[in-house]
This record gives sequence, C-alpha cells and structure tokens, in this order.
Amino acid sequence: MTPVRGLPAATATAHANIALIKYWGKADDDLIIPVTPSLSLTLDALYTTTTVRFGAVAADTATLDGEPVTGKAMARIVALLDLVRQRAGIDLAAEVTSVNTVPTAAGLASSASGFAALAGAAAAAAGLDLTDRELSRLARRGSGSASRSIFGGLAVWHAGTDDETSYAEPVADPTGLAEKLAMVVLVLDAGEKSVSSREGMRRTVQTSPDYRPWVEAHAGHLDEALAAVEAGDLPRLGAVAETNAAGMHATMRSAVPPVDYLTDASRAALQAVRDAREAGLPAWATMDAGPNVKVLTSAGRAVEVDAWLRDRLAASAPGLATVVAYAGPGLTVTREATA
Ligand code: 2P0
Repeated sequence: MTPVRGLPAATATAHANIALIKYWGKADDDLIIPVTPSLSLTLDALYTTTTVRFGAVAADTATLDGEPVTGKAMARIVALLDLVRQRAGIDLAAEVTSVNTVPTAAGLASSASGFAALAGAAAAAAGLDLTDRELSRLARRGSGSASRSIFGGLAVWHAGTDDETSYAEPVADPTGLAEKLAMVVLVLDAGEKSVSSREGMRRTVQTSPDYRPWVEAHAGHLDEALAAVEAGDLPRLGAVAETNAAGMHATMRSAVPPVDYLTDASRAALQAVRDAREAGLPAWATMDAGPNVKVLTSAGRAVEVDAWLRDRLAASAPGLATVVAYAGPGLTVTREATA
C-alpha cells in the first residue's frame, strides 16, 4: 500500500441551522460582523461531513458530493484554509472532501453546515486545538450563519463589534424547549436562488428605507424570543419568529432594486400555515434567502402538521416535497490516528 503523505486527516460533521431571529446585514464585510444578533435552531436531518488533509496535494482542491468546487465557492474555501494555515503556522495545501446529506433534492444546501464542518475539520487537520467559541468565530469568517452551526439545539450569535466578540453560543434553555421543537421544511423550489444572500444583504442595508426600523425592532424580537425560550413557550417563540422573518423580507422588497424571494408558491404556503394555526395546529412560518417556507412546530405534532400542510397544498404545489427535522447536535470532529 502506498503510504499517504501529509499530516493526519480530520473529519467533521456539522448540522444546518434555521434562524428564528434573523441575521440580515453586515457591519463589517471582511470579518463578517453582523448588524444584528440572531437566534437559531440546529436541525438533525440536514448536515455536512467534511474531511481535510494538509500536505498531500500541491494546491488546494475541494469536492462537494464528488464534484470539484471552482470559482467563487472555491475562493471562499481557500480564504478559510488560509486563516487556519496562518494560525497553525503551516504552509501546506489542503485536500477537502465534503458531502452534504440532504434528504430529497431539497435545495437547502447550506453554507452554514458547510463552513462549520470545514472550520472544524481544517482546524483539527492543522493540529489546532480550538474551543467551541474559537471554532464559532472561525466558521463565521466563512459564512455568518455557520457560526451558529458549531452548536446543537438553540444557539445565539452575538453580533459583537470585532472578530473576538462576534461568536455564537448555546442559549440557556431551562425547560429543554429545543428538544420539543421541530421544523417542517416545505421545499417549493429546489433550484439555485436568483440573488445570493450576500448581495441581497448588501443591497438591503444600502438602499432599503425599512432596514433601520427593522434593526430597531430586532432587539425587542430577540429579547422576546429568549424570554419565550426561558419560559418554554412555543406559541410565544413562534409568533415573534414569524414577525421577525416577515419584517426581514419586507426590508428586502423595498430595496432598490427589490429583492423578493417569495414566489406564488411561497405565498400559498404562508397562507396555509396561517390556516393551520386557525385549525388549532402549532405552526409558524419563517423564510430565508429563497422561496422555501420553514414551519416551526412542536416535535410531538410535527408529523400531523406536515400531513395537514401537504394535503392543503396538494392542488397549488403538486410536486411539493417536505422534510421533517428535529433539534440536531453540535459539531463533531475526529482526527486520524498518527502511525
Ligand atoms: C440567517 N440568512 O440568519 C439569515 C436569514 C438568510 C436569511 O444567514 O454572507 O450564508 O456568508 O455571511 O450566512 C444566509 O446568509 O451569509 C443567512 P454570509 P449567510 O440564517
């Protein structure tokens, strides 16, 4: 057998997260310092597993689900690897192999799980021993939402003012609410989004008259959400999550030119969620930088909510796929044993 050259490989798994109180807008584009803090739920069903080995290739390479990564996506990976190399004091190219586990062609391939897994695997492969907080800060440099995917359950990303103070951590959850939550993801369109979140945010911050008012309301939204978690109160958490997300999308729609991720199918799904609530089901909607609708519900009634929504949307969204996800774990990392 040919011996493998290079440093021992490391493999990390990180799960996707969905924000209940959103990050939308950067105070610092290079360091990825957000304008607002955010609160998220990490999901069990959607995750990325990434292996990194330094020193076995001449130049950085990466594959995602077996396909070579190129262009801007590769540049973002190399930028994160550079941060790790700098910190570890090494000058070796990396071989990155990444697999996304997304049930059905969900169109949810997430930069959050991807950059959290890359940060964890690259740091370990470079011989660094980082704390969760340091890993959160490192993942943030790849993609803001990745800072939250270091942690399982409910996590809050403190906006901070610089690299050191902008990190995520688990939320105090005295009633164990995270384990009682679920998300029904309504996959309305699995295609690529038309405007990247990076561009959508930039345009919103620079041109939307509704952006500053949303930021001003945001602090109250986060306080309300944290109080709801403290009290173990899902309806209270759901209500503020829905308000915060609707407000975020309103800021985008008044940007110049407008950023509108909602399709007719999204609007029908949002109406169906309101109807489900009218019918007595626990269901609150949130949306990110795309047309899919994510429905916050209780773990105990998620299957029922999923069935109700699929039935209600059968006529307007005949190809509808759904994913029922529960609270997921934080980052796990394993390092290859040295011979
Ligand atoms: C969030 N989103 O809080 C918000 C809500 C989308 C809408 O974080 O530019 O991929 O890499 O920091 O993290 C998506 O943006 O953006 C996102 P970058 P990211 O989940």
